[in-house]
Amino acid sequence: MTRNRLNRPEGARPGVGIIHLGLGAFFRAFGVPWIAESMQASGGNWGVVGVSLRSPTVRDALQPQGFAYTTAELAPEGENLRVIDALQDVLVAPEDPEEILRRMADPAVRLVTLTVTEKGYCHNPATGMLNPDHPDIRADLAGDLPKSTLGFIVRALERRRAAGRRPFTILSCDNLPNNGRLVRGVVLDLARRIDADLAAWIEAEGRFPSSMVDRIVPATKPEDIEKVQALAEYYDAAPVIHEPFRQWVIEDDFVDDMRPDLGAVGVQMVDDVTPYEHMKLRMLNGAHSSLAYIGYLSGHETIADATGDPVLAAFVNRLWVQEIIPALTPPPGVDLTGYADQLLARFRNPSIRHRTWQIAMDGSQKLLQRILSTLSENLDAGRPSPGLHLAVAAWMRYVGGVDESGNPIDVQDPLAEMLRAISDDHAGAEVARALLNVREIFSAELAGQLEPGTVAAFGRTLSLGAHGAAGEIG
Ligand code: CS2
Repeated sequence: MTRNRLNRPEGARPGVGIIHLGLGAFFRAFGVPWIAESMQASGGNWGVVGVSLRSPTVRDALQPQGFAYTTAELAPEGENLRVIDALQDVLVAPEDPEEILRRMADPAVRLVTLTVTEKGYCHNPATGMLNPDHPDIRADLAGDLPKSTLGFIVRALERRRAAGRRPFTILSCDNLPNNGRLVRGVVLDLARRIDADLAAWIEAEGRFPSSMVDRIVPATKPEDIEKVQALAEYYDAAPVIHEPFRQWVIEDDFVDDMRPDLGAVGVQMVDDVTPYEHMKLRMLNGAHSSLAYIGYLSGHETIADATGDPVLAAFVNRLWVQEIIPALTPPPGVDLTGYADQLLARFRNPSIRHRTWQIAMDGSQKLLQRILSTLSENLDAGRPSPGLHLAVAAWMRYVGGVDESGNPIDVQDPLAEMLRAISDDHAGAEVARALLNVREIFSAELAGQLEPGTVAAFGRTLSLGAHGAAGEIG
């Protein structure tokens, strides 16, 4: 059946107040709808312009629809579709960096939000410091038109300062602990390399609130587009699929207090995000990554399939109760055991086909905050952590690039080549020892601490397979 293409609903448009860098499915299913709700509740000109940092795909799909799109909430009980129209435009960074800087320097823009993934911060994951050898940072230092996220932020702030304007607030919405402090550190470092006075101005006047974001949003697959087409009365080339759950906790620290009224629509505006970040990164993302590597090696395509496997369900439950929760300080009023039960139900949502392969991406950038911090604290406290050691070992098997049946794995990671070469150059448990020497991920101290448990766990994956090793623990 031919259907009309979705088009932007008629009506007044809010002015643009936000530039979002890194427009992927997550922010379209999470931040944009939430910002739209805040404008419905309290008004304000907080329309969003999205920036794709690499490819034109999303812009090309959304432009014919006036940048409106469908969010499809998929619950076990059924679907709920909405059309979102708070996105005003999408720009593609490599096509016209000048235009992006112009928009970011506009005085009406008071907020720059980021979902650029862990690797988008051009930092060294083990230290949290800027990596000055990153090719995009080198390019940013060599010319005026930026390539990296940090380059866009610094050059736009430079223009605002030169024009006597106030800076915008920078709100990171990536899954990194202390994401505000991290982005502040790398922005200031880059700014200092460009202009010390500019850096001092950003340090004094800029604001970088930390935030915790949570909603499971798998990448949109062709079958999702078909599903939305079957449910809706129109064709949408770029819908987004998500679970019902959402949580956004933001440190309430904005330049001149200029921000959408998110607190009016259920976003938690707090003084300290840390306990929420730790809970979410270690319990949700830590379990996600563990299930991604062990699940992938066990032949499970999705997280729902992996948690439908009784052995892996028992494994992840043990991981939460015995290894992760004991190392956490719960946020005010939160029962972490109840949170774990809720996570298992979310993971089991059969309508959300979140691929283990997708979550397995970029493990070198994710392991520290998701798994290694808990593991290190447990070792300090003398708390046994066989499950977390196994998760690290499964990651080591995964980045070797060959699954347990001898089939190739398409490993997506900025360090993929190096990790593969290390695996190929060693045999047996020596692979684990050699990978612990990758200093971008494991500091020397951490590697020493992990070695006995991780090497032993790696050995068990070799003799029993990842699934067998998980069964021994769970
Ligand atoms: C996932 C996250 O892809 C991943 O690494 O763990 O995207 C996860 O789905 C979200 O953080 C949930 O809020």
